[in-house]
Amino acid sequence: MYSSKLFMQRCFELAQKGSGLVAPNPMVGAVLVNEGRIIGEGWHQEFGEAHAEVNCFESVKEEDKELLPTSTLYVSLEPCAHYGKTPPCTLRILQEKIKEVIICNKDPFDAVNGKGIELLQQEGIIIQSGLLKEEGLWLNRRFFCFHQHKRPYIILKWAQTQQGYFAPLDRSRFQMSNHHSQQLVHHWRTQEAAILVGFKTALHDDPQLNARLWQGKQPLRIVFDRTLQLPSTLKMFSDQAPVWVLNELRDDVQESISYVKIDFSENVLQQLFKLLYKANILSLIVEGGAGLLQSFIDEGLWDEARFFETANLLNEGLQAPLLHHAQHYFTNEIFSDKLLFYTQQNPLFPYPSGMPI
Ligand code: AOF
Ligand code: ZN
Repeated sequence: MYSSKLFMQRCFELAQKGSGLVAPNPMVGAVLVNEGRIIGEGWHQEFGEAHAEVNCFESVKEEDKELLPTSTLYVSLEPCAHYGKTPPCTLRILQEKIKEVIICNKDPFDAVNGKGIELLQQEGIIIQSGLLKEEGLWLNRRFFCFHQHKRPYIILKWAQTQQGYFAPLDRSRFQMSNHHSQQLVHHWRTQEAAILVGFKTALHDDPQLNARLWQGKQPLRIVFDRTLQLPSTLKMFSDQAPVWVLNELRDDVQESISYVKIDFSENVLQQLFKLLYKANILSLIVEGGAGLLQSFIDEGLWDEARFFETANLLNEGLQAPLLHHAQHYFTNEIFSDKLLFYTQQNPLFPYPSGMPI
């Protein structure tokens, strides 16, 4: 007897290959199974390109094509029913004469949202949905957060000493985490659509905020600069990659820099979320400073906190952010650094053990 969970897990593995390449679309994987044998596999590989189901059908060998009407399609997301950048997957499923489809999550995207399942059911196709649902939600937590809660998925990231210091008192730039941790952070930057820092971090650290130690997409960089005091010589302004400067004075675009006017007497995070929603930005990594990180924590506006505890010794310094209503779910040793992962106590997307982070 074969296990349907195993095939769905295979869909997740395939889906994951699209990590960092498909946003703002979800990562999706599909397998075709005939009497316990996998006869086709596919995943959504790149934004704007074919969907997982289509790639899965295309992978079926000539000699196995006659098996399609007696095969089961496993897919980690409800097949789409709309004409987007590609035709609807439901249409292709009907053309291939598939009789049974097993789905993990329903698609929350307005143009689909149950319509794919409904259409297939109307055509007499047997549907099972919700298999390994929590795992699927975790895999595409950025996509689900954006569509269900109308805000980006928020990851807070920082480094601190074991005594809880975030930086030296004089705010001088001080590399605390080791090279391997830095590389991991660059990998994370390729997985998120945008990266945010506060005014003082931009000024004192002069960070580039890009991914140099890992290959992949560069995140949109965003900085708060209320009265436009940041010098144009900062590294984040000098490499011709897009930056948003949130300020209260101007609203225009100068080459790669977008000056975006917001009202600093109102809740700035909510205004930022609205802007990100409009720009179809699914996820945000916040990299400091401590004050900005703390305001996300205090407003309960975060999904994951990832922080490095480093071996440096500082006898005094700026206090690192303090988490509350948080739940630890994973720890990793990275040579001399310890990396801790937290979600909120009642997270929108709980971490299912065994899933990749
Ligand atoms: C699927 N299979 O592999 C993916 C789906 O612009 P398009 O045509 O690429 O459509 C994007 C939407 O399609 C996306 O927002 C999500 O709702 C769904 N993604 N659906 O059947 C897939 N990636
Ligand atoms: Zn589709």
